[in-house]
Amino acid sequence: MLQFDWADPFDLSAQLSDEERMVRDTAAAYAQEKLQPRVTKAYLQEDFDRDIIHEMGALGLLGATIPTQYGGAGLNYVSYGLVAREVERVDSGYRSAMSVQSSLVMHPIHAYGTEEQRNKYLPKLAAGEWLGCFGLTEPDAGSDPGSMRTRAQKIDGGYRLSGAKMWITNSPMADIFVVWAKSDSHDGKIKGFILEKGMTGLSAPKIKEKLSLRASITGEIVMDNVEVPEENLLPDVSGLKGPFGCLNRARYGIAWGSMGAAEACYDAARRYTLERQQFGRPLAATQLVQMKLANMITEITLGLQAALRVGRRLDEGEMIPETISLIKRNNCGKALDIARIARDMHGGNGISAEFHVMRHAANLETVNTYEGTHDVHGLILGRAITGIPAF
Ligand code: TGC
Ligand code: FAD
Repeated sequence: MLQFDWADPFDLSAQLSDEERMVRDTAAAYAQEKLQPRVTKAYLQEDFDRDIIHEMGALGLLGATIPTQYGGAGLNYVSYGLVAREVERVDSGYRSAMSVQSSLVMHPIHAYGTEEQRNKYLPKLAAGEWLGCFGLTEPDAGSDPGSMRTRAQKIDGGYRLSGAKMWITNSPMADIFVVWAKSDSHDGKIKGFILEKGMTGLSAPKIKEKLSLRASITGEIVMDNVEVPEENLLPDVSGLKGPFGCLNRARYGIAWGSMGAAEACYDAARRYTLERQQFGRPLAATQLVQMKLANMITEITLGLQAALRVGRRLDEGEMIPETISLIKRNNCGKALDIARIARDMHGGNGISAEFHVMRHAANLETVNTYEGTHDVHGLILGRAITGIPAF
């Protein structure tokens, strides 16, 4: 009889190809050797180290699914998910930086852009030479991006953009801004535009004093009559399906990433309760603690299998957005529960930065909110189940 593996009960590893295992191991080594040692200080100081993007670029972790001819790694979606899991095992904010660059900036340029745009932007984004951000959310348009106010007005040789985006990962440090705006010359339809740092009227103030995702930089994008040349329009998509096409990929990555954070919390809770003695025995010798650990690994195991299933379907060309909503919603919600319980299992130590679980729990509050809140994904599923939009 085979032994139960407390870390990987369904032997996920055996379900991966040699290349996928190699990608996972490369990302894991980088995350543990280079990201883990700097995360606590970065988090406490609310500081994102720009060098991380160069390092990830050098390892091929940016734009993992983008073809090699544009500087990407040409990997499959399962590999992309495995990278997200390893990076988020350290911190959700580091995975955020990576997934925005890959799924929300490089993907739209690759999928909706011209050949000139692909050649101009993708190699530098893949190398981490340029950092990108994605502007969809506005102060008054979050879950309902169709109500955005940002406008693109046609002018000679291009467009004039006015409006403001809010809660934008990477924006204060970004070189490239993929911004979504309603365009008057396209019947008011939403179009994507590539803005570049330094354009007149473009600014990206930092949002300070976040209590979550502090190792990631977040800001606004303020566009005060920014003139954007015609060649910076993403020509090949119109309407909300443009940004949603990007979000499908990022949400999929988050389903893997959140499980990485959950695994870190489960592992910490297991180690802590095996060592910590109260009432003359390890905490892990109590029924309540064992039940909590059993619940954690059950949800992690199911969540990882679900993410793998959706990844395999994506790699076969089967894109069903509701299946991505299902895993984004469930995995983020379960990861948040797991992090909160792991925090509790550490007692007073659980609130210390040294033990990491509280940082994960605080981060996962954001992860459960961005890219579509837990409830909005429930409503997306509800619509698909009943045929009735209830937003
Ligand atoms: P709805 O009528 O449903 O759709 C409008 C058009 O879009 C198409 N569509 C999709 N296409 C591809 N993939 C999907 N997942 C799609 N969902 C919808 C749809 O077919 C339609 O196309 P067409 O051709 O008929 O025009 O639109 P709605 O306005 O009713 O939307 C409702 C809802 C709730 C589904 C949607 O608005 C939603 O998902 N809201 C959540 C917003 C969100 O996720 N924002 C994310 C902002 S970016 C971010 O958070 C990055 S954080 C990154 C990090 O740091 O890691
Ligand atoms: P709201 O839409 O106002 O929702 C508030 C509450 O109401 C939620 O609980 C929601 O579930 C609920 N709700 C909303 N509609 C309904 C309904 N119809 N029925 C029932 N309940 C409902 N956006 C970007 O574009 N790019 C980024 O890079 C980015 N990065 C982010 C980074 C961070 C740290 C954070 C916190 C957010 C980021 N976001 C980004 C924005 C994020 O996508 C939004 O915060 C999210 O979509 C929710 O929108 P909102 O904050 O306006 O909340």
